[in-house]
Amino acid sequence: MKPQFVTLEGVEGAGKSTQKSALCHWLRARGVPFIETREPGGTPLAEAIRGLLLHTDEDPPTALTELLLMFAARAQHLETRIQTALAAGTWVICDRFTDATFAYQGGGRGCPWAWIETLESLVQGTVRPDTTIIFDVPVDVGLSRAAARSEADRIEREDAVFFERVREAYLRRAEADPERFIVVDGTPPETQVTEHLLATLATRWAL
Ligand code: T5A
Repeated sequence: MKPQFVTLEGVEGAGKSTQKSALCHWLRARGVPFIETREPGGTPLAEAIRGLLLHTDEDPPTALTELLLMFAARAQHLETRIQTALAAGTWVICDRFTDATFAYQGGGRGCPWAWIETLESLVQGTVRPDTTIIFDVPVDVGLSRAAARSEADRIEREDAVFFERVREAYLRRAEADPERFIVVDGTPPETQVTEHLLATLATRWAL
C-alpha cells in the first residue's frame, strides 16, 4: 500500500485529538512509519499563521482574509512537510485539512465553495487525503467538551448556529465522497469510539 495521507475532522470538541493519539499508538504498534501533524500549523511559519488566525482579537481577519491565511499556512505545510513525508514513504496523520476550510470558511462563514475549490487546486494540485475521518457529535456536546478543556479561541467563540452550519457542511462533503470519508459517531465514551474506529481502519487497510 502507498503511504496514506489521513485527515481527522469534526466540530470543536468532537474528539479528533483524542482519537488521533489512539490511531498513532495503533500504527506504531504495527510498525507503520508516520508523522503526526495539524492544521492550521505543522511548520514554524504555519504555526505562526495559526496564532494570527486563532488569537487576533484586536483586528480580526475578514472571512476572505481568514480563508487566504488558511491556505497560506497549508501551502507551506503541504510543500515542506506533508509531501516530503509521503515521498519518503511515511504516512501523514493530520488533525484537520481542507475539509475544515469547506466546513468553517464555506459552511460557517459563507465563502463560496467555488473560491475554496479554486484555492484547493492552486495550493494542492491533485493532492487529496486518502482517508478522512469525521468525528460527528451534536454541536452542544462538542462545545461543552471544548469549553471544559480550555478557554475558547477566536473561532470557538462563534455561536451554535455557526457550528451547526459547519457540521452540516462536513456531513454534506462526506455524503458526496463515501470512498474517502468515514463518519464515526463521536458521542460514545472515548474507548468505544476508539474501538469502532480501529476496527473500521483495520479492515480498510488490512492492518
Ligand atoms: N479551522 C481549521 C478552520 O476554520 N479552517 C481550516 O481550514 C482549519 C484547518 C483550530 C481551529 O481552526 C479552525 C477550526 C478550529 O476552530 P483545532 O486545533 O483542531 O482547530 O481545534 P479544535 O477543534 O478546537 O480542537 P479540539 O481539541 O477542541 O477538538 P478535538 O480535537 O476534536 O477534541 P479533543 O480530542 O481535544 O477532546 C476535547 C475534550 O473532550 C474530551 C477530551 O478528553 C477533551 O477534554 N473527549 C471526550 N469526552 C467524552 N467522550 C468522548 N468520546 C470524548 N472524546 C474527547
